[in-house]
Amino acid sequence: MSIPFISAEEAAGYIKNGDNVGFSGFTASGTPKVVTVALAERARALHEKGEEFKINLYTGASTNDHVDGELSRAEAIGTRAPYQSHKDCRAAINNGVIDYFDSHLSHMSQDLRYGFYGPIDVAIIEATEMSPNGDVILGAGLGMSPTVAMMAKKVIIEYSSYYHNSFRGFHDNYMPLDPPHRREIPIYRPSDRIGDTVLHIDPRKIVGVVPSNASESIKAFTQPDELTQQIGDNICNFLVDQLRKGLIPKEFLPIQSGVGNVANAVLYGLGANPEIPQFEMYTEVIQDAVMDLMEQGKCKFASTCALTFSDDAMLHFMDNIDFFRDKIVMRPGEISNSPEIVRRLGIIAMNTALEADIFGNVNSTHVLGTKMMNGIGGSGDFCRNGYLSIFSCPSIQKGGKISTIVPMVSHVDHSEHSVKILATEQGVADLRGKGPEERAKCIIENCVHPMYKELMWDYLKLSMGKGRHTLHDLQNAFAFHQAFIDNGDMSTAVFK
Ligand code: 0RQ
Repeated sequence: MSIPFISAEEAAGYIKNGDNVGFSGFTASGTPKVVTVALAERARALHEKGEEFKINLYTGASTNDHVDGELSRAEAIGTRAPYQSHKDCRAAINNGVIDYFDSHLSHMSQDLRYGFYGPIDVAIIEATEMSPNGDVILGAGLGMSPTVAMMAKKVIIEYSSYYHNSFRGFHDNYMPLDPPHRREIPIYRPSDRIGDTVLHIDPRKIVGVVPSNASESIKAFTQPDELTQQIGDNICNFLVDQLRKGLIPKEFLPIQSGVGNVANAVLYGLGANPEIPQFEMYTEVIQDAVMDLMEQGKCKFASTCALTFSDDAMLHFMDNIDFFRDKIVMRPGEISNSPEIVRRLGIIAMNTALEADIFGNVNSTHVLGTKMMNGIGGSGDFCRNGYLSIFSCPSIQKGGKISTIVPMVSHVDHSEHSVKILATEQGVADLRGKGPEERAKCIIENCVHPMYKELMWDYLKLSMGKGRHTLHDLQNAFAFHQAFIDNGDMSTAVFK
C-alpha cells in the first residue's frame, strides 16, 4: 500500500483538541522535530479565534525545543507526563498552565497499555528508514515508540534524512506481555538481544510521512569544572576501594549513570583508573563520554534507550558507525529501565540529587518542596533496584545560600531504604548497615559543607537522648528552608 508524503501542516491537522498524543524518542534523541512546530502554529491561530486547543503530551522522557518548548509557549499542552526539562515547559507547569504528573519512566508504557490514561489518539514517530509495509527503523532514541505506535489510532511518521549512515541493527524493539501473562524479560547480560531491529507499524494507521532534516540539536557538554571533577573523583575512589575490598565483584558490574557533568566526570575517572577493569553499561542514556571510553577500549558494551550525543559527537559516531555496531543496543524505556533487569544484573546506579537529608532521603525533583524541576526520570527505576545506589550533588548551591544537605528533605523521591551512598565534593557517606543516628553523623561528617556543619550538629542535638529512633525535631525540621524563604539564605536558620 502506498503511504503519502504530507506537509507538517497537513499532519498537524490530524491532531484534535483534547487528543492524547504519544511521541517517539528519549531526551531530544529520536524525538520528532517538525510536526509540533506546525501544531503550535495551529494552536495559536485557534486560540486567537477564541477556540480551545490543547493536547495531552506523552513521551519517553524529556524532549526538545520543537516539542516541549514550542507547545508550551503556544499554551497547547493540557496534561504532560512523564518527564520534561525545558525551561518554558517547567514555567508553565509551575504556573499551573500545564497539568504535569511525574512518573517513573519504566512505568509509563505499561500504564498506557493498562489504559490508565485513556487511548492514544495519535502517535508521532521519527523514522530513519521505512518500507511501504510499515517496517520502520527508528532513530537515536526509542522511548515509548513500540507502545504508542501499537496503541495509536493514527500514526504520523517524521522521516529523518539527517543521518548519513544507517541505524539498522542498533535497536531492540521489544514489548513485554501484560499481566497476568507477563513472563521474565530474558536479558541476562547487557548485550543480550530479545526483540526486533525494525518496529512494525500497521500501515493502515499511518496517515502520512513528513520529511525532516533536523539534527537533535544537543549542545556539547562543558568540560567538568573543579567542583564536578572533585565529586567525580570521590565517587571513583570509592568504587576502586569497594573493588579492592571485594564488595564489588572483580569483573565489575554494569553501570547506569544519569546525565550531566558529574556523570561525565565519573565515567572519565573510571576510564582513566587502571584498577577499574573494562566495564559494560546498562543505562537509559549514553553521552559523549561513553563513545570516547568505547574507542579507548574501556567500555565494552552499552545498553541504552538513547544516544544523547552532542551534534558534533553524533557526526563522529555516524562516520565510525561500524565500530559501534556490536557495542551498543538501544531498547525501549520500559526495558532499558526495567527494575527486573536492574536487580538481576546488579547495576551500579549513579544519579544526581537536588537535596538530601541527614538520614539519606533524596529529593531529585522539587525546588524548596514546591517547584517542579524536571521529574524523577529513570532515577527511581535504577536507584531502588540497583546493587549500589549512589546519589551525588554539590554540598552547597547559590554561592552557599543553599545547603543541599538539609535536616529533612522538602520532598521525597528516593527514601532512605533505597539510597546506599551519598557523595558531594566534601566526601562520600556510606550509609549501608547504619541506623538513623549513625547515618546522620556519617553524612554530616563526610558530605556537609564546612559552613553548615555546626548548624547541622545543633539540629541533631535537639533530638539526642529524647527517646527517638530518627532524630528529627518536627518544629525545626524545615528551619533551613524557612530561612531561605524568609532571608534568601539557609545559613541564617535559627532553631526554636
Ligand atoms: O540553578 O539553573 O539557576 O543555576 O538547580 O542545578 O547542580 O546544575 O543540577 O543540572 O545537575 O540537575 C537533580 C535536577 C540536577 C537532575 C537534577 C539549582 C541550582 C541550579 C540546577 P540555576 P545543577 P543538574 C537520568 C536520570 C532527576 C532525573 C534523573 C534531575 C539548578 O539530575 O532532573 O535523575 N534528576 N534522571 O542552583 C534550590 C536546591 C538546589 C537548587 C540545585 N537544593 N535548592 N535550588 N539547585 N540544588 C536522566 C533521565 O532521566 C533522562
